[in-house]
Formats: sequence, structure tokens, C-alpha cells
Amino acid sequence: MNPPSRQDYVSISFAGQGSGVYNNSKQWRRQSCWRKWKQLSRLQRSLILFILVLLFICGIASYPSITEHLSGLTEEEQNTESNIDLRPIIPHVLPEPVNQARPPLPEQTSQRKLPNKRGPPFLQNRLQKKENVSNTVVEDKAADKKKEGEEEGVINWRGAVIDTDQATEGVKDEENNEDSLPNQKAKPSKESAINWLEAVREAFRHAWKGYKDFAWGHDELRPLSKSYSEWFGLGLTLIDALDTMWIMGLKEEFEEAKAWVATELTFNKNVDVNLFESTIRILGGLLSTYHLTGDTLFLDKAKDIGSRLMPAFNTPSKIPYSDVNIGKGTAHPPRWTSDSTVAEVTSIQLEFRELARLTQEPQYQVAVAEVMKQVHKLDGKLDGLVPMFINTNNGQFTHQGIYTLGARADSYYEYLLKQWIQGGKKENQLLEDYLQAIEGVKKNLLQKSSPNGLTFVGELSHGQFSPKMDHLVCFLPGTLALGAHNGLPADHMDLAKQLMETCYQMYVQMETGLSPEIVHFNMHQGSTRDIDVKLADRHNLLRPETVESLFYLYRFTKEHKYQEWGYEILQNFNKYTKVSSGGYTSINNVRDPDYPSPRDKMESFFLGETLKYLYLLFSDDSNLISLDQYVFNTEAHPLPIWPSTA
Ligand code: DMJ
Repeated sequence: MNPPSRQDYVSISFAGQGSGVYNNSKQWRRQSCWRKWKQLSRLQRSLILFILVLLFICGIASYPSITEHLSGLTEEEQNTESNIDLRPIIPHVLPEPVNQARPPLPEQTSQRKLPNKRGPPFLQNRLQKKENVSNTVVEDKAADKKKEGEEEGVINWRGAVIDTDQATEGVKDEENNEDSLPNQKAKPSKESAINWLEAVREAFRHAWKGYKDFAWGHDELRPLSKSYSEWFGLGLTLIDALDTMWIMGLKEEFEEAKAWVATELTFNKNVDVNLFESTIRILGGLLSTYHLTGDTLFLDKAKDIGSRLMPAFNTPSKIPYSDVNIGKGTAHPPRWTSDSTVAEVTSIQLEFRELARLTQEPQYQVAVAEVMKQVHKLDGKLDGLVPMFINTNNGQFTHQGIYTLGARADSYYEYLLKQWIQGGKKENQLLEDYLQAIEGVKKNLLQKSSPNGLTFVGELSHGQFSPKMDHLVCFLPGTLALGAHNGLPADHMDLAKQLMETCYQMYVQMETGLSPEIVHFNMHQGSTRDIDVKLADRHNLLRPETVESLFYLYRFTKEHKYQEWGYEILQNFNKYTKVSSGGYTSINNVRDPDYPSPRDKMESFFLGETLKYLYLLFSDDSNLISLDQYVFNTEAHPLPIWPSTA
């Protein structure tokens, strides 16, 4: 059988009526339709009309649900439905599950792709820039797929989200826009200040959830691999976080942590610990928790670890070794040297002095005071600035000629001032050393960047100035402000404000709005931007120093911009370092908002310091850890300023 001709087929589909010559004119088609309609029986016409009316009514009725369905889909789902393009399922943020009970937070502005080539003609802050922000991050991601896995040996960002619960949550979080900055406000309203406090508590809960679920009782959470790492095997994060929970009023979390301290924490372990790190985090954390709670459990534990650390001071010079075996009672320097780090041996004093006061056992204070006495007298300083290493055999500085306010020297300066404050401002030698050092900073390390004249603290190496500044140096604005609050020269406060702006710019100028570990400032005329970052320095470890200083600056000046800057930083931690299944992670690249490349590690100081200082920054209650009653150790554990009768 032959197939029907095309003409036959058409005539059938047009109700099978033969129509003579094919004419494609509109008029012919109108006439033809009308003629055909007239040829139908009344029943046929009624039936067709009925069907048309029915279809029309159904169409009207179903319209809202269709639109609702479409608007209920995430941007990504809608794109999938319409097959628009291929994108990573999850944004760079690893968001948390949506908590329905959470109070509403201010509306979130969209994240933009910041220019690599920003080259600011003048400095603005993020608030001022927000209106000009483009919303291209999601769109840009697909194009940037090549970056995936570019850093060898690192779990890449998308690797981090190959996980169904994260995928679902990511979509929700984008929609809910939970952590947000109110529009362009010079002063946060009371309501937003409360929301900001709640936002930090929420961040803490999220960090704690990760720790609890995957690292409970261990030192540090590895949030991407949902596991943990051990450093000393002493529950470092848990102990570091105790007083933060107390300050934030997270009672339930505090009680479960306290139960662990009571039943599980033991220092009778054959393990090498670093004297400085375990003093500032464990001894400091336990002492401050004891003071805040009055619970002797924490004092007993503090005495235990304090006494176990004492063998570190058994050296020929009385300058302590870096490492102690707290089970065996032996101590030693690192394998490759007999040197200790200057910052480490001079930043354990607040804790041991307090332990001596509480226990009435002077040996703790004697040991750490001896270190200060020796360092005070040593040759090799430059206008009060100290080298980075000290030898445990002969007690002399080594590797002389390099001066920095960053790693290995930083908290020496901080503890000069803070010991003086802790002891009731009587120990003049500490004050003199501090004042001299600040003058030394001004004379040798302080410079301005080009083109915008940011004040920064560089480094000196054998007479050669380097415009390099560690993020660690950002403790300095806060320390300077604390000194000024305690009666030291007013120009310390001026300098504090200038350096605070610089530290903030170290965040603002980065594409993620998070500071790198180290920056280099441009000083030559004709520079187009103030800050450069070397490839190896692009990581962010969730460090606290900038928000720490913001806290001091806000406490003393009540200028709301400092709170706003802190809130921006918190938002960016949430955007780029938050892991949906719990916890936050250090990242490798603050310059790539699409692939910040997570490191899979949440440092204990994120809970101990960063979130605590953010919380205190957003609180307008100056009595919440009054700076006239407490002095914070270098790990943000508040210790009491001694009463004048002591
Ligand atoms: C903390 O352990 C302390 O603040 C220390 O003084 C410096 N390093 C980290 C935080 O960055």
C-alpha cells in the first residue's frame, strides 16, 4: 500500500473536507474555517465550544500553582529544568541546615565577584561599595571549573561538597540569606545589634556541632573529612571553647563540655606538648573558666596541667624548652635546635602568675618572671624590639638582626603591657620595656603604603626594611588601644586607629573579604594598589587578631564602624569557610571567591578567640568582661586584674 499523499493528509487533519485549490491567503483561511464551522452540526459545535470553555477554565485555575512551583524552585533547579547550562550544584559556601526557630536576620546583599585588579583610587569600605556590587559569582563558577583541583594535595572546594545533605542544604541557604548586613547603615539599630549577637552564637553552635559530631574530645575538627586531628590529644578545641560558651550563654553546650572535662580529661599522658600553646589554650582556658564559673573542677585541672608543664623550665639558662612530656615530666627543645621562640617564652606569664596567685605557690610566678628579667637585660634588641629566637643553653638571643611584630615575636609586646595591667600597673620595668618597644616600632617598622597611605608595620632584616606584615600583627591596634585606655600616651590610640583601618583593608581588598596570612604593602610612587599577596601567603586560618582589635577599638571609642567591619568579616567567614555538615574550615586562597580551596581544619582558636571577640564586639554591655577587671591572655581567655591589695 502506498502512503497517503501530503494533500490527503492535510485534508484529513482539516476535518476531511476537500477544499479545491490550495490558497495560502489569510482571507481564504478565514473563509474556509468559517465555512467548515457552519458545516458542523449544532451538537458538534456545542461540543467543541464546551471543550474550549473547559480548557480555558482549567488554564485559569492552574496558573497560580504553576507560577508558585516555578518560584519555589531554586535558581539552580529552574536552570536544570530549562536545561540552561551546567553549573556546580553547590555554591562556594558550604551552608548550614536552616534552623526554623532562628530569629530572622537582616536581608543579605548578594555576593559579588570582586575585581582582582581593583586598584582603588581611594579607599572605601565594603558598606560604601555594596551598591555597586555585581551579582556574577554563580554565573562565573561554571567558567571557572578548570580551577578545580589546581592545588596539589589539597581537598578542593567542590570535593568538599560531594555530599547529598550538603547539596540540599546549599540550596536552602542561598534562598534564606540568613547572615546579612543591613543596607548602608552608619549605625546598627538595636535590633540588628541583637541579630548580630545571635549570628555569632549561631556560628558558634554550627562550629560546635561539627566538633561534637566528628571530633568530640579530640584536638581539632577536620570538617570536610568529618574527622579530627590530634596535636596534644587533650581535647584542645573543647577546652579553648569553654569560656566562650559561658560568655555567650550557651549553657547546654557548656554543661556537656564540662561533663567531658570532669570525666574524660586527663593530663597523665605520655605526650609531648608545646609549652606555649598548652599554656595559653589549656591553662589559660581552664583558669578563665574557673574565674567565670567559680567551679573548682577547672582550677583543679589548671593546677594539674600547670605543674606538669614546669619541667620545661629546667634548662641551663632557665629559659624554658619548647616541649614538655606531661606524662613523664621531661622537657626538650625541638629536635633541630636548642633555641626557643621569644614570643613563646615571654607569653606564658599571665597564666603562670595567675596560677601562682590562686594556689599561693610562688614557683610558678618565679619561673616566668625569671624569663622576663633575663630578656629585659639581653643585648641584641633594637630600640626595644626583640629578635625571634633565644637559646635555652646560654640564654642569649640568636638569629639576631631580624625584627618583626609578627610570628615569633608578636605576643612578647602584648604581654609586656598585659602583665603590667594584670599586676595593677606597678611593675615599671614591664611598662618601660613596652613603651620603648612601641617607640622602636614607630622608628623602625612603621611606614605608609602607596597610593593610599595605609599605615603598616613592616619588618627589618639586618638593616633592610621589608614591607611585609603578618595578619598576626593585627593584634597591635587592640593592644595599643588598651594601653591608651590605661593611661599611656594618646598617640597610641591614634596609631591604633590607623592600624585598625589597615587591618580592615587587608580583608576588604581581598576578593573573599577575608585577609590572607601575610601581605606586602607597596611603597613606591606610582603603585596602583596598596596591598600585594604572594601565592604562598593566600591562606586564612580563621585567625582572630583583627576582630580582637575591633573589639578593643569599639569598647573604647564606641564608633559603630568597628562593629560593622566585624559583622562583614563574620559574614565572609560564613560565606567562604562554613561547612554545611558542621564546623568551619581554614582556606587556601582568599583571592578566589569561587574556589577558596578548603584546608579541612578548624583551629581551636576560632572558637576560643575569633567567635568570642566577635560576640564581645557586638555586645554593647561594657560589663560583659570589663576591661577594667579582666585582661585577656593571648588566646582570648580573660584573667582577673589583681586587686590592688594583692
Ligand atoms: C593564637 O593561638 C594566639 O592568639 C597566639 O598568640 C597567636 N596565634 C593564634 C591565633 O592566630
